[in-house]
Amino acid sequence: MRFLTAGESHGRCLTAIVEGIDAGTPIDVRSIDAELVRRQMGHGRGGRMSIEQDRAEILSGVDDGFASGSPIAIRIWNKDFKIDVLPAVTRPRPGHADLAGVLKYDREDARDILERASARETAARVAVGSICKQYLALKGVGIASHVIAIGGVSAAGRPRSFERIRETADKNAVRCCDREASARMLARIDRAKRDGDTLGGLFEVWVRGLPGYALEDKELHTRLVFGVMSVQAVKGVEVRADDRDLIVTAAMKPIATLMRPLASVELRTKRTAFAVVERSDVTAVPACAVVAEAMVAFETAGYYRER
Ligand code: EPS
Repeated sequence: MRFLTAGESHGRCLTAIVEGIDAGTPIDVRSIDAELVRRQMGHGRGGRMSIEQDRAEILSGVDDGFASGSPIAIRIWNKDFKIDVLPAVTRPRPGHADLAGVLKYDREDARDILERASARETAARVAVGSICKQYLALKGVGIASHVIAIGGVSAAGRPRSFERIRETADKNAVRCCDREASARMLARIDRAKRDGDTLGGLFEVWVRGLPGYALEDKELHTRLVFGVMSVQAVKGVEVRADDRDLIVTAAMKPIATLMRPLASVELRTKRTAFAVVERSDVTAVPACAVVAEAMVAFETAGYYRER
């Protein structure tokens, strides 16, 4: 199995192509849309999330609600399509892809770099993940996630079961199953917003329904770490299993775009300057957990497919 995404944050649209879904797998576009809605939620998201209402269009590979076995192409339109009129970016944000991209591709303007590096791309991944979840559902495999820490505020314990995560996480504004901790997380996010700062955190993705050998399989563990680590701003991934569920824990760093910017350099003059200020999120940890679910779904589906 493989997938590819294309698209810029403020380009015309995002596109994803996923290959390897068995012919005959039922594919419901409403399930993809429901996952896209989950990705847009969470206290601490920025203004962009009130502009976009992400919806998937299936362009190929699905015939009358069933996968045909050909590559599946999906499109998500950007309402905030304005890439042609956006200003040049010449004061890179420390910690973002701006400077590394400018050096790698020998550019003077980081606009193209950040448009592609933006976590907006994760909408396309979530669409791919939803298709993989629909494939895994046929095998009795389910995936859920919840947040365990934001900005240093941690949940007191872990949810008792997979079912508990399914019942509670999506009803909470930070997707945390500990109500008392989530109230403190909300306050922490509000304070960071007032300070022009951003917050990272920790989350878990649980996989239910894997056979015993898969819970112990080192190859699956390696694939899961690779997939989740590839998500923007994820800096650490751990895999463990209890007697029923496989559990992936991941750490997301604070978003590099700050409203109170750090010292940087003006690339044209080489003088010290403050980094560019772009619209962004205070935290996207709740959304990142949904994106990581998608990557776990893709890697787990691939594991089943290729065994
Ligand atoms: C995002 C869309 C972006 C950001 C965020 C993720 O929208 P815009 O750049 O128009 O505000 O909110 O991207 C970043 C945090 C980043 O550093 O690029 C989304 O759809 O998830």
